[in-house]
Amino acid sequence: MNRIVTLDEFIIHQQKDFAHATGELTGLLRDIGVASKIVNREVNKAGLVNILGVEGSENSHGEQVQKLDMYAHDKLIECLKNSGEVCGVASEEEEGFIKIKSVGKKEAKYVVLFDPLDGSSNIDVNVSVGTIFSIFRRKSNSKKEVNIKDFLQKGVEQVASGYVVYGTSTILVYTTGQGVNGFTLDPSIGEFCLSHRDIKIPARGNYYSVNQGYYLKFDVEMRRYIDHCSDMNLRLRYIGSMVSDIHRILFQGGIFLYPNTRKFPKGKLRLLYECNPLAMIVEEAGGKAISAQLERILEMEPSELHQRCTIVIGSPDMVDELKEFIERYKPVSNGVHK
Ligand code: AMP
Ligand code: P6P
Repeated sequence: MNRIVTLDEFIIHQQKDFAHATGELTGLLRDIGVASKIVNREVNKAGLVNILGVEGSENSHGEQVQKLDMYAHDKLIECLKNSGEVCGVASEEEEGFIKIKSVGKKEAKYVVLFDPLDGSSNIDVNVSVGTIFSIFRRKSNSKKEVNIKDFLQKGVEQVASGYVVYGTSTILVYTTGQGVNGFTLDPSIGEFCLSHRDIKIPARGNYYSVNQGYYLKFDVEMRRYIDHCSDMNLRLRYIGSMVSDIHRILFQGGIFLYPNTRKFPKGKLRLLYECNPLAMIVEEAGGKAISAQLERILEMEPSELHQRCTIVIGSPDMVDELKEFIERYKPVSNGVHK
């Protein structure tokens, strides 16, 4: 029987590999773990909202019932503000970034971007949702206020990234570039416990994940690849919550694609707090993540906080295969295929 290793213990142990570490990142990662447990508590009650009062009404404590993604947003902001390790935060739920006053004299050196509750439309039908986070070192002078350039960094600059899936169990998966590890929440002790050490994505899998409903709106090269997946008898799995789809692919292999459509000509998913953090995890686990225009996600130069991008992410052999389809079938400028 392996002994229990809690998330806190694991994070603290990882710090030992960095002789000059001050413990700031350790503190920040632990605070994100705490925030995830608080969000988990409310997500698991979501089904009871109709008993406790629908959103916008007052619950039995006379408190305003709020949308769960706003609740998750508020709790994450609260935890990060109190951590003292963060000088700025950006959230899918907030148009601009939020400056965080330093606690005492210390100038915090990290910025955090997050999607507080990805796939939140699934909550009302009890389908899994998730939180995604991305951590950068600030680039601006710590004596000055944090600015937008501290957030608009390439994915390769991430210090850490991770996600929490609130599903049949609640699992936190994160990386700091030294491997990918998963921690399952044990409600009996209120701790995330190491359950998936050093996760490696299979080279290929039997699943492909795409919103088939947009098939006719995809470019021809994407439709050719989707037809190929069907010809290869791969199984279509699409939850409508990117975190959950990527989580499955991380463990069972497969490929997730959200190409450009007429409605989203640049793609729907957000570069900074969906694609970058998940791309860091998948690449660290041995997978690949590119745009439908064949750029490496982690090398993409952000220009705005809520920038969208296309994405193809998952098992390395399957991403390489799709890259070949794109190169072979994408109409060239004079309209003639290669
Ligand atoms: P710190 O002084 O705590 O901000 O840490 C400095 C750098 O050391 C971080 O930006 C990481 O690259 C690395 N580091 C520190 N603590 C940890 C940890 N617990 N896990 C992984 N990397 C860490
Ligand atoms: P569609 C959820 O809204 C989300 O941002 C991702 O989590 C998910 O993969 C995608 O959008 C679903 O989008 O257009 O297929 O409903």
